[in-house]
Amino acid sequence: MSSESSDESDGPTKTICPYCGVGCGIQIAQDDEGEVTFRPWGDAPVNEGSICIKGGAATQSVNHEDRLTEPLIRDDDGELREASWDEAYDLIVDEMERIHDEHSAQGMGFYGCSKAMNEENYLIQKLARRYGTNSVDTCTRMCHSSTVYALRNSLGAGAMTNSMEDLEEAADVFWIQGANPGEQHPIANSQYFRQAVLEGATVIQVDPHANKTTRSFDIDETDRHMHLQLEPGTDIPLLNVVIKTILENDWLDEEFIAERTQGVDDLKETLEDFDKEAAAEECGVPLEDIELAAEKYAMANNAAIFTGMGMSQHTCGVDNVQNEINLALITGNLGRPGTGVNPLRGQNNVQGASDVGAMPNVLPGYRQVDDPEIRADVEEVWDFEIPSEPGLTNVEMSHEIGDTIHGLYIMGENPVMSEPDTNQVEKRLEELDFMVVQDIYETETAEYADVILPATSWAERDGTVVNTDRRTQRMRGVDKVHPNTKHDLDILCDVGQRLFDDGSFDFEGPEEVFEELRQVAPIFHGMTYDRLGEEGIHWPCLEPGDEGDPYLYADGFTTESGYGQIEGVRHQPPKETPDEEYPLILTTGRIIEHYNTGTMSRRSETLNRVEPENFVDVHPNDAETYGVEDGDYVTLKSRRGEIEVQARVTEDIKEGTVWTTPHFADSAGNRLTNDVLDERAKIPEYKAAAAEIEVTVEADADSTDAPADD
Ligand SMILES: Nc1nc2c(c(=O)[nH]1)N[C@H]1C(S)=C(S)[C@@H](COP(=O)(O)OP(=O)(O)OC[C@H]3O[C@@H](n4cnc5c(=O)[nH]c(N)nc54)[C@H](O)[C@@H]3O)O[C@H]1N2
Ligand SMILES: Nc1nc2c(c(=O)[nH]1)N[C@H]1C(S)=C(S)[C@@H](COP(=O)(O)OP(=O)(O)OC[C@H]3O[C@@H](n4cnc5c(=O)[nH]c(N)nc54)[C@H](O)[C@@H]3O)O[C@H]1N2
Ligand code: SF4
Ligand SMILES: [Mo]
Repeated sequence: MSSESSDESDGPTKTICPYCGVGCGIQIAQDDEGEVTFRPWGDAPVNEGSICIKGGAATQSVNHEDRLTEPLIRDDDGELREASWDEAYDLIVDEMERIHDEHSAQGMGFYGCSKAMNEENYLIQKLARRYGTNSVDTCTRMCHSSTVYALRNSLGAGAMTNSMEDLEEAADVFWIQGANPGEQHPIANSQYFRQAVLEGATVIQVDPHANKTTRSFDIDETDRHMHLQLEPGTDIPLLNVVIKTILENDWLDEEFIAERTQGVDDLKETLEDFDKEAAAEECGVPLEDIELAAEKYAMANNAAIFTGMGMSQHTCGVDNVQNEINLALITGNLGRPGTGVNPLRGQNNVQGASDVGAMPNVLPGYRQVDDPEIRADVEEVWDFEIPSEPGLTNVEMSHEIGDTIHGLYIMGENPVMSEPDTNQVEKRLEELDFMVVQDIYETETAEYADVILPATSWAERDGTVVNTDRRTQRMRGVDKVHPNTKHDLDILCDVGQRLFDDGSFDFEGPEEVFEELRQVAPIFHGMTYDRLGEEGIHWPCLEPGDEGDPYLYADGFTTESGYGQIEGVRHQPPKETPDEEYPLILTTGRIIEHYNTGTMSRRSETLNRVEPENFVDVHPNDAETYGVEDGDYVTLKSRRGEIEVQARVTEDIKEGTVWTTPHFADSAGNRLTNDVLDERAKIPEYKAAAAEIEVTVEADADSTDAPADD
């Protein structure tokens, strides 16, 4: 078994950027020393040669000296030592068998990786299920799980309803709520949305923070850009003002509502006594601005909603997105080019990792694991019994350490940095019996691992990934940079073969895995590696002749009823709101030079040069109240922990709110965040907690450098 990379021609190799879900095509080349370099790919399907700062710098982290090069095992004295692959595999098999014997299969949990290929995520979910548990999940849980829940429930599929291309061509209004594509999906923003605005489209942005998205639409003083700077966690009241304004003015698409939806009466009833003025005040946005935005959206021929972490990462995340769906359904903005409710997906393959079943409740292709008929169907291909009970999500696995969960197999996730309430995550990981971390670097999470397996990076292997608009594309790799690393796919096959020895992990390489995926996941059934070629294909691609759908629901919704579901929702404040002790609202996010927990971006010279340390944005009025000057170092505190960061005094942030990032290990934003979950989607409330700030080192003190480490 092997999945050697296939640099077929002598020229550079065409692949896909490893960072965000836009899925830009890039090329890579390798010199005699093994160093990998970036080359543009001029006619790449998504980006036609454009790339953002991260894409251009992507190979820097591949060549970095911190790469893991050998398997590591933690000895009894707690120190890591180099080991052979056989030794590492033997330990993994022994420990996984012991946990199975002592605690049943439910004692293990598996984390997939949204930076790894479809084939690899397919294999890790198969490994979990062959072991006997559905407890397998990926970062989609911390990201768009609430969006996916609402979209699947009310429209049918948990993905973007439209594609970037048709949005650029057809949309007149872009409604961007809780998303910052100017920084997080830069090429989608510059190539598609900004282009549409230059040609006359209008943008309405709903965000407590002004950012590069805001600035990218300030084009020639056009009045076609509104920024509604709301208080974090008040998205439901804001959208209820919008919806009530549309109801009052009869700007509804009655025909669409009658023919294609259910539940409009429930929405009307919910908003009957709704007080628009009080709600606008709660949001901190003038009522007339929200009303004007409502009019612009309702009057558009085609209006498209974009939704991001500002909506999904709340305990009311599902309801936040449901309200966006309500808005689109009552105005008939679905099922046509240039419309829809569109989550811009996060990591380069977070969409694919979910599509191939690395989730605790669904098998590949979003087929319910608790449905006996579906299980029987898949069992015919897999030839083993699939556990029937849905498993735990990743944050639930983390919570269950010491109770249900005794071992974790983590392929490419960094929960010490990415899960909420880091201090508690660290305590729990200490209690774990056994943990495997399979990564390209020794991450903060790997400090708690018993075995660390060195994986090859994105640049060194082949496979497929799915971008934000469901385009499935091939990645192609150059040769391994470090000879004793292994592809994730090969590692999972090795572990699976050693654990079960029944042929269920006997694959020649990624294409053979993809062929099995096609058999069990109808949305991929019509695709082959050959057909994907260089252009890729959007799923659903049910039969070999299908071209894939650039937008969904032209003829009907794929919910159980066949109708789009409208459902009125009411304001639910964040679980923690400001009080005397913690008077500010803390929200967290990212900027263009940062990437998630920083394992790759902190190792990129280009990215690290621009934004090398964490910061907190503070409004000038709050700065005055708390005696903070621009550039001061402050202690940012919540009920769970504190970090020291540099303050930036700026009107970019809504008064009363402070804004920081989860990107740096020495001042990790997640030491502060609140570990409470949306009940249905289990996503943490990363976007609202109560906080306070206190100056520790003044900017005009002797040194303006960061305080010394102690
Ligand atoms: N450069 C870069 N690009 C990335 C990533 C990265 O780390 N760096 N990560 C990738 C991943 S995994 C993801 S999921 C995506 C995320 O991409 P986005 O969805 O854009 O994520 P964020 O920047 O976390 O949050 C979006 C916006 O929500 C706002 N916000 C905060 N609280 C609220 C609120 O209560 N209501 C509203 N309406 N808005 C609020 C924030 O100010 C922020 O501007 O980006 C992907 N792309
Ligand atoms: N406070 C706060 N916290 C957040 C968020 C927020 O907005 N605010 N956002 C949340 C969101 S949206 C997300 S998606 C999560 C992200 O959470 P994580 O997924 O935990 O974060 P990443 O930094 O993307 O970690 C990816 C890991 O994969 C490794 N890796 C990269 N390539 C490969 C590969 O090819 N193979 C293997 N085996 N490993 C590889 C990287 O080194 C890294 O350790 O964070 C969440 N946490
Ligand atoms: S927009 Fe996303 S996919 Fe494209 S180059 Fe930038 S990080 Fe990579
Ligand atoms: Mo994400």
